[in-house]
Amino acid sequence: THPAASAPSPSPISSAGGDSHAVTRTLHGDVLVIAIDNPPVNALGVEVRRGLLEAIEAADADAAVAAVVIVGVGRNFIAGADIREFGKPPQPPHLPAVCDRIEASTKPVVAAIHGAALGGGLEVALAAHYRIAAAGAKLGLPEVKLGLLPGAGGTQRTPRLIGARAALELMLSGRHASANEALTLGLVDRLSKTDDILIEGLAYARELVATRQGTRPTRAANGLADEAASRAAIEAARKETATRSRGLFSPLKIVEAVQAALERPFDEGLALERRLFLECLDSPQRAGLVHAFFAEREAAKVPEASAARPRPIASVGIVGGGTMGAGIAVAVLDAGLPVTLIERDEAALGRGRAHVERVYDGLVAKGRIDAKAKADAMARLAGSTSYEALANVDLVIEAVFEDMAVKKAVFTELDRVARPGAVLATNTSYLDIDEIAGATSRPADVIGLHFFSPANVMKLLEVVVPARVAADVVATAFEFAKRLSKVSVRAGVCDGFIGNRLLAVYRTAADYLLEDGASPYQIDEAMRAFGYPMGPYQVIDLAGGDIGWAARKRRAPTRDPRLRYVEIADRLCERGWFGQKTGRGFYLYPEGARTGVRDPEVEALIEDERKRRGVTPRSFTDEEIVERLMTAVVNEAANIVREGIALRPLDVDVTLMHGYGFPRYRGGPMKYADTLGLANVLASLRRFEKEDPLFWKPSPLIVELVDRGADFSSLNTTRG
Ligand code: 3H9
Repeated sequence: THPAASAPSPSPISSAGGDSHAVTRTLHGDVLVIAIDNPPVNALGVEVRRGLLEAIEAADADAAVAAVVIVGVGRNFIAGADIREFGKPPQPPHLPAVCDRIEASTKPVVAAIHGAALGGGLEVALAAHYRIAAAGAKLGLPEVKLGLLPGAGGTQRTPRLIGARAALELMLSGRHASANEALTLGLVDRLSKTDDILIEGLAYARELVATRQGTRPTRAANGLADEAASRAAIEAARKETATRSRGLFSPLKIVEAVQAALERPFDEGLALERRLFLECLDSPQRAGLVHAFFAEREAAKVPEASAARPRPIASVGIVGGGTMGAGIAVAVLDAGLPVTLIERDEAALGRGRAHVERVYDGLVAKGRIDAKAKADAMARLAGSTSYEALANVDLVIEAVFEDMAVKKAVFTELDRVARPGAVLATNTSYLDIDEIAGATSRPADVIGLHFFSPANVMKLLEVVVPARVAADVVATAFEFAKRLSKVSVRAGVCDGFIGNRLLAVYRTAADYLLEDGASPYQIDEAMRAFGYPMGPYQVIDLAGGDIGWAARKRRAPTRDPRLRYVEIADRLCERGWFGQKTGRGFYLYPEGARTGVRDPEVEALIEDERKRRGVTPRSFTDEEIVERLMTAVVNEAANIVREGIALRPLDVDVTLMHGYGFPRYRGGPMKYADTLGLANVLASLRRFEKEDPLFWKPSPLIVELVDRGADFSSLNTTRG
């Protein structure tokens, strides 16, 4: 509901002149309500900042006003600074000044919070003198996720209000706190008893006036009084940040700003915060993270989703209870939907159920959910060994063995039992979905839903769109993804779709380096330094070398014989060195250790392969390693966009960030390429092309964009 709409008989303030559209002022008796009305989320754009400043000044000057309530119209209080303004010249009034003015008000100011009070939104609330929050409110300082720090007094006021430890934890994690937690922390003073936050805020303000409680500037709060504890918290945060946020720019600046809060007068701390904020604002990491923020939202805007209405999904069937099927079942159960799991016999069904149960046991053990939540989820899970049990479900997701004949057999059965209009989805990661759809009499209902393992954890869902699928089935898939809290990307049909096709190229480029002289350990280290959580060979060891081996054998008959093929990984697999699960792969894992150590036998084996192939090893710098791997990925990604497999470059970015560990602060490979300059990427390609014209052939899309002086971002228009 519209909080301001339920206000008791509003009357315009006498000196209201200059009321902006985004900020309205209404006098309720002697309490002035300042309502922020800037859809969709009340971001603090220049108009809101101006309106807020004018309103607070007017209130101060108006003898008829005894107290002020700031409230948000719509679903949120204020979601923070307007992210779309970043990177453009900042326009006054700046938010820090607006917050200071609120705090300096001579009349008590109450922030009445419902929905999101995030970033600059929470900073506005912290500048107010009193805070009341509705039950469902979400409060947080998520700036770190955008490569920023709270830049409107948040780094100075938050620790003064709730102490250094809690403030640092909020700012470094960027997480949202519930209203209850905010009360416990001291971030808010009280909780609203009803859903009508405006009425409650007004009551609070009237109570303050009646009991003659004046202003209460947060800058004077004493949360940092225990100096030793504050100092310890700051040192602990600095240490943890150095390891946990490796490579990130803004977290250390947050710690620095909080240290200033402890050691310096408030205004000096504010000045330092402003300087650090502007440094963060200028950083390429901020640009990458803001790109990521919008790309995730844009990716779900696909032509089918705006052209067609999704079909309702109230029940889901899953065929196959292996690791993938069980993970998908958990993801669906977590969204509150009932699941029917199908396996070929009772034993397999029992294992599938146990799989699902184990995932929930893990969540209970970690304290993420309680026993009741587990029981509720498990109660939504049914199982059967007969396809007939799927007769009434709205959506079936097939997650059986990755083999065309097996998949086709499943879809023939689904075609037989499913009700007309049911959506039939396959979780294949590379097979031709058009062919799978051809096994049914209803190809318009068949789509790909490519989950990533573990499916209940990984955010990415590739929605793979075969030629004959109906638009409303595509729309249904995107709606379903939203219900599962997934980040969804539209992909076309090809071997590996977007993600795995790029993974293959990434690994091939790494293998070339390996054979040409780099060690797997150097390659992994270089890619970690670039920002990946793991290097390519660590990932192979983790997933199991046998998986890639099977795929290589499968592709062998169709492989282009002119393409260079490196056999090092095959040599390892022939020895049964499949990675962590066998105790050795590219690394040695002594006694089940999870982090591997370098293996001299692997190095000797690589050396033998080089000799056998007549390669004279050369050395590569870490920068060259990154350059080659990233250039290969960007080039193939350009082909993927050109072929329409990805709608836009941003779809590639989202896929690699959420499914493959590409460092978010670089905004994905396409954003990274734009940052480098596409002409530089093309120059690298031309250089490598001389070594291997087939693998390094520049994508015509890159050539064309460079010719036009354009870059990938020019293709990132919304397709919704
Ligand atoms: C900051 O505050 C800096 C200050 O410390 C210092 C300043 C000096 N700006 O997510 P949704 C758009 S940094 C502009 O789908 P939900 C979004 O793009 C900021 N636009 O909805 C989308 O647009 P479209 C700190 C924004 O209900 C639409 O709103 N704040 C902003 O799932 C709906 O968004 C944050 O980082 C924004 N700030 O979730 C909070 N926020 O319809 C970021 C959203 O055209 N926002 N949009 O695609 C969020 O976390 C979520 O949007 C929120 C709502 C939880 C609020």
